[in-house]
Parts: sequence; structure tokens; C-alpha cells
Amino acid sequence: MLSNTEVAQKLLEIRTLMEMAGESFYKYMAYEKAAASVENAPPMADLVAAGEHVKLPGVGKSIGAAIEQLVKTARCQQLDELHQRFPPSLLEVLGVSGIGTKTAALLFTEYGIASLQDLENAIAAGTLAGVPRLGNKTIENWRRGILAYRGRQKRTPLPIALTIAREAMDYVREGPPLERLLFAGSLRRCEVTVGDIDLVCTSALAAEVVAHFAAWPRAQAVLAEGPTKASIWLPGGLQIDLRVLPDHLYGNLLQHFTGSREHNIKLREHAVRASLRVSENGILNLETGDVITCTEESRVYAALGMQYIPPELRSGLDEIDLARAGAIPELVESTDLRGDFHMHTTWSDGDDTLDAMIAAAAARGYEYHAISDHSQGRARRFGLDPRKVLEQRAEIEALGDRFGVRTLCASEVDILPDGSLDFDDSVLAELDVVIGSVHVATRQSREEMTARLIRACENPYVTILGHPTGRRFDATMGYEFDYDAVFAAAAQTGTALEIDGQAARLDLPAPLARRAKTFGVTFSLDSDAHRTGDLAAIDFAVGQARRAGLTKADVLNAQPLEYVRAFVARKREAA
Ligand code: DGT
Ligand code: CA
Ligand code: CA
Ligand code: ZN
Repeated sequence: MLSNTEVAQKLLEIRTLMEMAGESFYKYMAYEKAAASVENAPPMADLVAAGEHVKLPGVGKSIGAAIEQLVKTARCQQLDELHQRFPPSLLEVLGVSGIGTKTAALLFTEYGIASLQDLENAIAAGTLAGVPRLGNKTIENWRRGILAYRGRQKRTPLPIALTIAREAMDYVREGPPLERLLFAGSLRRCEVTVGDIDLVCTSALAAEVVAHFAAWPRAQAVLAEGPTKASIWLPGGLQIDLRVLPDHLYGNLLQHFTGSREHNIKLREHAVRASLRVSENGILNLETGDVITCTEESRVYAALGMQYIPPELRSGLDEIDLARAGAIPELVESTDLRGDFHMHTTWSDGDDTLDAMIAAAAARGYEYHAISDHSQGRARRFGLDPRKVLEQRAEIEALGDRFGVRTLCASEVDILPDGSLDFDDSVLAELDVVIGSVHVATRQSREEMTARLIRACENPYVTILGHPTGRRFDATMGYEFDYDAVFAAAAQTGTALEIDGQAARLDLPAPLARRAKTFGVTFSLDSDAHRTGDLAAIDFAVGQARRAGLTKADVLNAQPLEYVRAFVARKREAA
């Protein structure tokens, strides 16, 4: 059964294909109007069942018949006929700026180009060169348009974007002299994925800096290049924008390009009430004509009569009201962390030895950390059985304080399908900290998964619920459960919820962590490192925590070891 939105999308597809087929404006626009009606109507399945769909504005007999077929079978005669003429894959070509329905139809009928990939191949092979009506400039624009389209389709995970941004910044610094350089946009706001990378820079030699940037050998194409800005595309379609202004505008520039768009709109609305206009070029007083320029970003907010708002909170929610009331929370920082509860060694699936991981944790200046190798699992090849757990504990105890950090004995224990744990209580009781994680049977129903996670929270030995949603960037969508019910259980039982900083996870995501906080949940920010080099991934967990508005007090591993021990003991004693 198609939803209203899906029916509307099909009607719009008919509209576009009709235009391609050369139908009259009035004919195809009727489908566009009908699509808008459907979008705003009560559920179409009900209307069709009652025969009332034909009464919707803009829906007559023939469109009504199409809607009825779509609702019932997800197909309709009009669309089937149009697909005989034009393949559905051709629609993607319309996503390229500069290509309209006429051009797409021509490309298909005359050159057999049926998809974006076909077009890309034809351009690369030079097949379209020399075609009258298609100048070289048009084809070059299409080539760029395809890259931009691909880039728009695909958002890049934050950890990958951050690495690339740092490499681009290193390259920019090798060029003409500059004052300050930083990434802005969604990357600076620590969004889980970014659409593109925005770099802001101050220099007296803007044009030279821009030219150097545009010549980065890693760029596959240069979009706009002007005296103060340029955009490049990397292979795969990731875009990087650079903007260069004089140094006395650094604060304005950084504020402007950090966004979010929603935040900036609200900020400008607030400013206008005080007759101020905010832009990257300064704050203009509309009454006096004076311009306030800000060398530091905090001055922008001060000039607008509010507290500084950290980038992670600039989402356009309530942060401006909070800042005006002086009520922006003091967000947790990386330097607040005294430890990390989640890391693996060669005892299970890690790449580095126990000694190496402990030394690396000590080198980060932690007061304490936990080694949390996997439990045996259901025939997991690399997991530890109870005997191995005790063996590892003996080894950790033998090391004592050799590395200058307190190593806690932990385990990342599988939460089994029924919510029980992979180890008996007698084994769990030997551990300082227990992380319970779902790794198997992830396709349970929402109800089963909810009950499973609640049961895990109710287990007196579960200190932390690991990567609570199970989602990953690669493909895994995570499992469904009733978030509120599990957050309430975590708060009530004194179970910490993890924000796992591993590049592929970032789980809990910030919006859910923000929600969990309203239940009074305690959080654990962890690296889930499988090698020494990944301990720094804990910073991504901090980024998500900050986006969620978490403070030091919300975070278990921002507390001293005695507090952690008491947190664990309280839950075990309550049982
Ligand atoms: P993204 O790239 O989709 O992950 O999200 P952002 O927030 O990085 O968006 P982006 O790259 O389009 O623009 C960066 C920031 O620049 C945006 O958050 C707000 C600010 N900005 C202000 N005015 C404009 C404008 O006219 N165009 C664009 N593109 N950005 C603007
Ligand atoms: Ca961006
Ligand atoms: Ca951008
Ligand atoms: Zn793990």
C-alpha cells in the first residue's frame, strides 16, 4: 500500500515523463496539482475505499483512476506506458543542473543515453563532442553538474570529512601567507554526516590563497573560482568550499559559515529587532550606518547581546533564547574525560596487545580506563570464555600501576535475544565494569527488542548499554525499539547509555542523547577502539554529547574513579 507521499511522487514522475514526451503544459500540470492535493489529503487508501479521492481538488476521472491503481497496486497504466518510452533511470539526468526535460528526451532518443552513468560515460568518451547545439562549454558544465549531483546525493561521515578537511588545510597552509584557517559548516557543528566541507581563512592575499587552493592536485574539478572564494570537487564528488577575507573579519566570517542556516536565520531575525544586520562582512547598524567587525567569533554574539553559543548547539532549536537568557549549558569537553570504558585488544578482535592499549590509554592522561574485550558470544571465534576472562584479569592485576593508569577489568558482553547476558552472574561479578551490547539477532521486532533492552538494563551487572541503537554508517540501519521506554529503564535502573565514538558508529546519535537526557540518564562517552590509534575517536563521542547539550555532570567517565565504583556498586546492591 503506497503512502500519500509515495502516490504524490508517482504522480510527479508521470508529470515529468509527460513533459519529456512533449505533452501539453496543461495536461502535465494537472498531475502536478493532483500530486499537491494528494500530499495534503487524509490517507489515500481510506479515500479510495470510500470512492472519495475523485473529489480532491485537481483530481478528475483519469487522474482518479491512476490514483486508485497506484494505491492498490503501486503501479498505473499511465506510468507503465510512459516507461515504455522513457526508462525510469533517465529521470536522474534531470538532477544535473542545466539539463531539462527537453534535453533529457533528446539525449535519450538521439544518443541512447538512458541514465546518469550513460551520460557520464558519453562525456568521458567524447561521444557528444562536435554535436551541433552542444558546445564544449555546455558539456563541461554537465560534467561538473554530474559531480555536484553525485556529491549532493551522498553525505560524507564526519570522521572521514574531518580527515580530508585537515589534509586540505595542511595544503592551504603550504601556500601564500595567511593569518587564520579553520573548518566551518556542518563539520564544525559535529553533524554526523556533512554535505560538503567549508573552510574559512583570513589573509591579506586572498586571491593568491584561493588560486593555490584551486590548484590542489587532489581536486578533480574546480567549480567557481573568484577573488575571495573557490569550490573544488574531489574524486567521488565531495565538495570543499573556501572563503578568504581580511583578518579583522575572522569572527564574522567564521560565525557566518558555521551556520546552521536555521541558526543564522534566527540570529538575523533577533538582530533586526535591534536594527542590526549580520553578515560575513560585519554587523551593520542600520540606524547609524556603523559596522562592527569582530576578530573573534564570541564578539559577534556579544555584540548581539547574548552569550556565546558553541557551534554544536547552533541547530536553530532554542539556543538563541537560551543565550539571551544566559542559560547556555556548560557543555562537556574532551579535557573533562578521566577515562574510557570501551576498548578491545588482541585478546578478542583488537589489533593491539593489552600492554599497548594500556600504555596508549595512559599516554592520553587518563586516570582510569577499562579493557572491554568481547564475550564468547554464540560461537564467536574471537570472544573470551569465562576462563579467559579470569586469565585476563590476572594479567591486568599483575601489571599493577606499571603504566601509571588504573586499568579496570571489563567485558563487552553480548545481550542475548531474550535480554539475558552471555555470562553467568558469577562471571559478571568478577568484572569492574560491564558493557552490554546487542550484536546478534538484530532483526527482532520492535516489541521484542524493547523488552530485550529493558531486561538488559534491569540486569544489576550491566553498567553501560553499548552503542544502543546498533546503527552503522556502512549499511546497517540499526534495530528498532521504543526509545522512550528504554531511556526510562536506563534512568530508573542506573544504567549508563553509551555514546560510542567509533567512526562507523557515533551511537547514540545526538538527537536521541538529547532525548535520553530528559529522562535523567547518565552517559558514557567511549572510543570503542580496536587499536591504539583509535582511542582518539572518543572525541567524536564528545562532539555528539555536546550536540545533545550534555554537561560534565551527565557523563560517567567525567567523574573520579570513586564515583564510577559507587555507580557500579549502587546498581549491584539494589538487586
Ligand atoms: P551541509 O554542508 O549540507 O552538511 O551543511 P552546512 O551547514 O555546512 O551548509 P553549507 O555548506 O551549505 O553552508 C555552510 C554554512 O554557511 C551554512 O550553515 C550557513 C552559511 N551560509 C550563510 N549564507 C549562506 C548562503 O547564502 N549560501 C550558503 N551555501 N551558505 C550560507
Ligand atoms: Ca557544508
Ligand atoms: Ca558549503
Ligand atoms: Zn566494542
